Order: sequence, then structure tokens, then C-alpha cells
Amino acid sequence: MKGVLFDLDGVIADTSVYHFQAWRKLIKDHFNRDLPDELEKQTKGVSRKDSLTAILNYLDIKVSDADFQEMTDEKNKVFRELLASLTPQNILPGISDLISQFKQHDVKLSLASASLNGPYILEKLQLNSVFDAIADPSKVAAGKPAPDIFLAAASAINVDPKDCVGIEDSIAGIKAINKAGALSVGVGAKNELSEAKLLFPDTSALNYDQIESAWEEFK
Ligand code: G16
Ligand code: MG
Repeated sequence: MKGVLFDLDGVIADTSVYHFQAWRKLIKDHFNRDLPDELEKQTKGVSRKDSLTAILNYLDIKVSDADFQEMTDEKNKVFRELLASLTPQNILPGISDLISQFKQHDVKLSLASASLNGPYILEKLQLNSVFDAIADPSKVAAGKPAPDIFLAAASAINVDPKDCVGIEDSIAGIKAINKAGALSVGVGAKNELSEAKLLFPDTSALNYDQIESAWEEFK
């Protein structure tokens, strides 16, 4: 195991709460409609544009291209305001220890987040210096569940994807890791992340030795 490809939202920090809060505000302000909790799953791990498409499809609302662009910008403005209060205390339980274990074993760290705010969020969490690379989601052709961002993250640390593990909390992300040829490690519920090769119920359960031995079996 030479590289670890980290998802951000839902794995390193629980920014999904802020993402969905920002979507809720946007939809309330524009259409005076409420979003049900179940829609949050569909926006997890998918790009800003794909998230808005899923939300508008759900609401059965059509907007012009110009309005669509304006709405994604507006959502991001609200999201960035919510991120202003982010501190290292928002790093999810178990993640700092896991990162230390990877570092001790000379495993390179690369970020494979769909978020264009990835560098800013890592900075707020004071984690930029521990990452060897951050894949740029604006430079990949297709978002999760396509493998592109994980392939880019592996390439950014010069490691073959099969020598990497990917850690994800979303269905789209697990599919993307599997397609990229890395070992998929899921964080979440079995009924949701059934395609993960190794699953932990939450970030505090993530365990370096278990990940390493699963990779030894997988390679
Ligand atoms: C995250 C979130 C998604 C969000 C996407 C894009 O993905 O899970 O809800 O839509 O990033 O974020 P932004 O609007 O900041 O570019 P990930 O891949 O870190 O789980
Ligand atoms: Mg995620």
C-alpha cells in the first residue's frame, strides 16, 4: 500500500451538513420549497452542478442556463460563509490518528474530493501540509461515480491506483474507487455502501492494520 486517496466531505470533516444547509436556503429563497432529508444522500460526493440538477429534478423545476449558473454561485457563497467557522476541531473522530499511521508507514496522502473548495477546507482544518497532493476536480472530465478524480489523485502522487486505497462515505465515491482499480474503504451503513470492499460504520472505527491487511489480500 503506497497511497491513500481521501474523500473530504463525510470522511475528513462533516461539511455535508453545511452543503445541505446551503442548498436548503437557496431553494427556500428562490422557490419557497423545502428539501427532504432523503435528498442529502443524492447530493453527497457529487459535484455542485450535478447536485443542483438532482435537486431541481426532484422538485420538477426547470431553470435557464443563466439562472442555473447564478444559483450554483449563490449556493457556494452561502457554503463559504458557513465554512468560515471551520476549525481543526471539525476533523472527524479517528482521522488525525489514521493520518499519522499512514505517514508513519510512508503511505502518500492525496485528496480526491469533488469539492472545488477542497484546498480552502484543508487550510481551515490545518491539514494542507500533511497532504502530498490535491487532485483538481475542475480538471477531470467526469465527476464521481466516474473514476477520474481517483485516477487523478493517484497520478498526482505517482502511485499506481492498484497500490492505493480510497476512503469514501458516498455511494458515488465507492463506485468511482472500484472503477479506478484501488481498494475501496467505505465509511457508513452496509445497506448504502454495499459495494465497498472494506466497511467501517464511522470514521472513529477506521483502523490502519485492517486497511493494510485488506489491501494485502486485494492486490
Ligand atoms: C463534496 C460534497 C458534495 C458537493 C461536492 C462539491 O464532495 O459531498 O455534496 O456537492 O463536494 O463541492 P463544492 O460545491 O464545494 O465544489 P466530496 O467528494 O468531498 O465528498
Ligand atoms: Mg464524501
